[in-house]
Amino acid sequence: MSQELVDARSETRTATRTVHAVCSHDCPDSCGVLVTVDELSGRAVKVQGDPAHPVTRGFLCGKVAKYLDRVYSPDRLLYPMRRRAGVPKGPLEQGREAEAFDRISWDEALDEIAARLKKIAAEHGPESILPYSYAGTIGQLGYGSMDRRFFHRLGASQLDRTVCSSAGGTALLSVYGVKLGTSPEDFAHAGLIIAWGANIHGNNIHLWPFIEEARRNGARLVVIDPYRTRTATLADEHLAIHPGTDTALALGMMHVILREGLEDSEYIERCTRGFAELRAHALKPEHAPEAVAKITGIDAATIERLARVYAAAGRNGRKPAAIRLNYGIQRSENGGTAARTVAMLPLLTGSWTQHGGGFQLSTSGSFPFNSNALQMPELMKASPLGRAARVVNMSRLGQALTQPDAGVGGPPVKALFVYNSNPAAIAPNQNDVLTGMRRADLFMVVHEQFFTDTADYADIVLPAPTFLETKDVQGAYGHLYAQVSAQAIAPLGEARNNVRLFGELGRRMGFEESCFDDREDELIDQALGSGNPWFQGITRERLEREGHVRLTLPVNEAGVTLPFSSPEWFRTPSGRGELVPVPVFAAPVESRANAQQYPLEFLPRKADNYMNSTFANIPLHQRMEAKTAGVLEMHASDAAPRGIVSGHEVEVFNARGRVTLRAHVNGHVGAGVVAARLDWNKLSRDGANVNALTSERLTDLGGGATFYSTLVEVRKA
Ligand SMILES: Nc1nc2c(c(=O)[nH]1)N[C@H]1C(S)=C(S)[C@@H](COP(=O)(O)OP(=O)(O)OC[C@H]3O[C@@H](n4cnc5c(=O)[nH]c(N)nc54)[C@H](O)[C@@H]3O)O[C@H]1N2
Ligand SMILES: Nc1nc2c(c(=O)[nH]1)N[C@H]1C(S)=C(S)[C@@H](COP(=O)(O)OP(=O)(O)OC[C@H]3O[C@@H](n4cnc5c(=O)[nH]c(N)nc54)[C@H](O)[C@@H]3O)O[C@H]1N2
Ligand code: SF4
Ligand SMILES: [Mo]
Repeated sequence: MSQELVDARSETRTATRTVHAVCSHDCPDSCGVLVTVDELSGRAVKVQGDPAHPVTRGFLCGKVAKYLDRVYSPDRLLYPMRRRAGVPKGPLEQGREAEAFDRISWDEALDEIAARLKKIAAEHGPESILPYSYAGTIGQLGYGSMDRRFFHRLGASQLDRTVCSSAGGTALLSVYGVKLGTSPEDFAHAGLIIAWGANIHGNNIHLWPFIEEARRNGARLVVIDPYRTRTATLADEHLAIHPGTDTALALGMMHVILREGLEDSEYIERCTRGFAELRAHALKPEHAPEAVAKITGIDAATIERLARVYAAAGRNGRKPAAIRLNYGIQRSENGGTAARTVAMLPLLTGSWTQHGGGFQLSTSGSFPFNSNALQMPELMKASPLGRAARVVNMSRLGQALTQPDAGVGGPPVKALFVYNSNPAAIAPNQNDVLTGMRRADLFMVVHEQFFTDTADYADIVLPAPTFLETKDVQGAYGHLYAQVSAQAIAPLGEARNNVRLFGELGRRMGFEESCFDDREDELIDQALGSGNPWFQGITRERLEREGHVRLTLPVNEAGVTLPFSSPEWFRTPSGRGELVPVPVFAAPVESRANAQQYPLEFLPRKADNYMNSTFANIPLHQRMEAKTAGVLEMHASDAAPRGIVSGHEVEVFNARGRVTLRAHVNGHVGAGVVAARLDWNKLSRDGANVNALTSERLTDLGGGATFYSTLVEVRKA
C-alpha cells in the first residue's frame, strides 16, 4: 500500500509495518504520528512522533505518547446499543454503563434512528432536530463532511460552533481578514517572546523547542497569565494579570509606545487603516500605565518596561518580538475585544516584516480546504424546509434544550444528535444542559468512543473509531503542514466513522443524492480540490507518499514566509490591518452583577494531561493528573479568612450551581482568583464538574462561551 512508509524492520522479518497517521485531537500541534502495526495480529504495538515532521520533531505529548492505552482500553464503546426499557436517563457508574443498554446491530440502530428522525421531522419540523458536535477530531472528514451533508439535506437546525475560539477568530478576521500567523519554526528567530494567555507546556508543547532555541540565542520569554502555569515558572518573567483585563494592558502598552514615538510609521502608513483614531484613543489618560496598573494588577513600571522592550525589539540590530496569543484570553465576556487589541500590537511595531516577528493565534486560515465541497450547504435547499435552517449557538445548549423555542425562535428541540463532543461535561451552565438531556421527550443519539457523561443520557449509542482506525486529511491551527492520516488498524468492534455513519443514514432516510455514496478518498480529493495556490501541488497521492507537505505560501527572497509584511496579505475589506473601531476596555457583566455575593474570579481550566474532557477516564492519565484532579487552587489571603487550609473539603458555588473540591493553597493563583480543572462529571465528587458554575452569557464578538468570566464563593464543606 502506497500510504505505508517502509519500515526497515520488515526486512528483518519481525513482520511489523509503520503507518503515518496524524493526531486528530483538538490541539494546535497536529502531530505526525508513526504507528507500528504487527502484521500478524493487525494490532498497533507502538506510536511515536514522526521525526521527519518539522514541528513534531519525533516526540508526542504525554497524553498521546501512551495512546494505545486509550485505543485498546477495556472501556471502549464498541457496538451500537439501545437504552434498556425503564432505565432513566442520567449518570451511570463508570465502567458499568453498558449494563444500561442492549447491544443491537448497525442495521437496527440506523433503521430506528431514521424512523425516529422522520417522525420528529414530520410532527415538529426538521429544525426540531439539533446536531451537536465539536472537535473530538479535527480531521477534515471527521470534523465536518458527511455529517453536514446529512443534516443539511434533512433540514435540521444548524449549529454555531462557538464553544472554543469564535471570539478570537472573529477578532482576527476583523483586524486581518484571515487567520494567519507566525509559524512555530520562526519563533526560533525571535528576540522577545510573549506567551499571552498561552499555556505552551500544557496545550502547545511543540512550540517549546523553538522557544528554547530562541532563548539559547538570547531571547527573553514573558508570560502573561493569571495562573502560574509550568510555562510561567520556566519563563524569564511572569505577569499575573487580573483575569479579563488584557484589553487594558494592551492599550497601556500602546499608550507608552505611541507617547514615546516607538511605532513604525512607515509600516503603519503602508499596511494599516485608522491609526490616527487609535493613537488619539490610546493616548487618553485612562490608558496611561498608572491607570492600567489599577485594572490589571501589573504595576506601572512593568507595563512601561514591557512596552519599551516590545517596541525596541527588531530595531538597531535586535531580534524581533513574537507574540503567542492563545484562546484563553478570549473565553471571557470581552474576550473578542481583548484578542483584537493584542492582535494590533505588531501592526504598530511592524514586527511582521522581520523573520521571527509577528504574532500567532491561529494558522488555520492558511489551509484552503474546500469545506463547501465537503459539507454541501446547498443541500438545505433540497430539504423539506427549502431554505437555510435556523442556527443554534452551541454555547447556549442549556437554553436550547429547556426553552420551548430553543431560545432562538422556532420549534422546541426534540432530537439531539451528538458526535465529536461531550457536552454534558464541556458545555457551560451544566445544570440546565443536564435538565434538558433528562427530558423524557428528547430523542438522543450519541456517536462516541467511550461511555462519556453525555452517553449516559443517550437513547442510542453508536461506536466511533479513534484516529488509528480511520483515514482522514488534516491541516493545523498551529503550523503550516498538510497531512493525510492513513488508517493504521481495522476499526475496533463495530466502530464506524463519520463518513460511513452519515452516508448510510442518509440512504435510510431516502436521500437520493449520489453525494451520500462518497467515501474517504473521494472526500479527501474534494477537500484538497479548492484550486487555491496555497495548495498547489498538494494532492492526496503526494500526501500519502510524503506524510506531510508544507503549504505553498508566498516567500521572500530569503525563502521566508512573512505574513502581513505587505498589504497583499490582508483580507479585510480595506486591504489593510484594521485599527478601528478602537478597542474599549469594559468590565464583565458577571462582575457587575455578582461581585458582592461571589467575590472570587474562577478559572475553570483545562487539565494539562487531558484534552478538555478526553482522557479523563484513562487510568494512566488520571495518575498523571492526580495532583490537580478534584482540587481547588487558592491563594493564602483568600483561604485564611474562610478558615481553609490545604486538604480541606470546600464547596465552590454561585447562583448557577455548586461543586465540592479539595482545597490546595499554593502559589499558582493570585489573591482573588481560584482555579480548578475540567473532568468527567461522573468521576467528580458530586457528579458535577466546573461547568456547573459557568454561564451561558456570550462573548462581545463571535457569540463565544465565557468560561473565564465566572465568579464564585468558597466555603468549608
Ligand atoms: N493538555 C491540553 N492541551 C490542550 C487542551 C487541553 O484541554 N489540555 N485543549 C486544547 C484546546 S480545545 C484548545 S482551544 C487549545 C488552546 O487552549 P487555550 O484556549 O489557550 O487554553 P487555556 O488553557 O484555556 O488558556 C490558556 C491560558 O490562558 C490563561 N487565561 C485565562 N484567562 C485569562 C485572561 O483573562 N488573560 C490572560 N492573559 N490569560 C488568561 C489561562 O490561565 C491559561 O493558562 O489547547 C488545546 N490543547
Ligand atoms: N470549564 C471549561 N469548559 C470548557 C473549556 C475549558 O477550558 N473550561 N474548553 C472549551 C473548549 S476550548 C473546547 S474546544 C470544548 C471541547 O469540547 P469537546 O469538543 O466536546 O471536547 P472533548 O471533551 O475532548 O470531547 C470530545 C469527545 O469526542 C470523542 N471523539 C473523538 N474522536 C471522535 C470521532 O472521530 N467521532 C466521534 N463521534 N467522537 C469522537 C471523544 O471520545 C470525546 O469524548 O470544551 C469547552 N469547555
Ligand atoms: S495532543 Fe497535540 S501535542 Fe499531543 S500528540 Fe496530539 S497533536 Fe501532538
Ligand atoms: Mo478549544
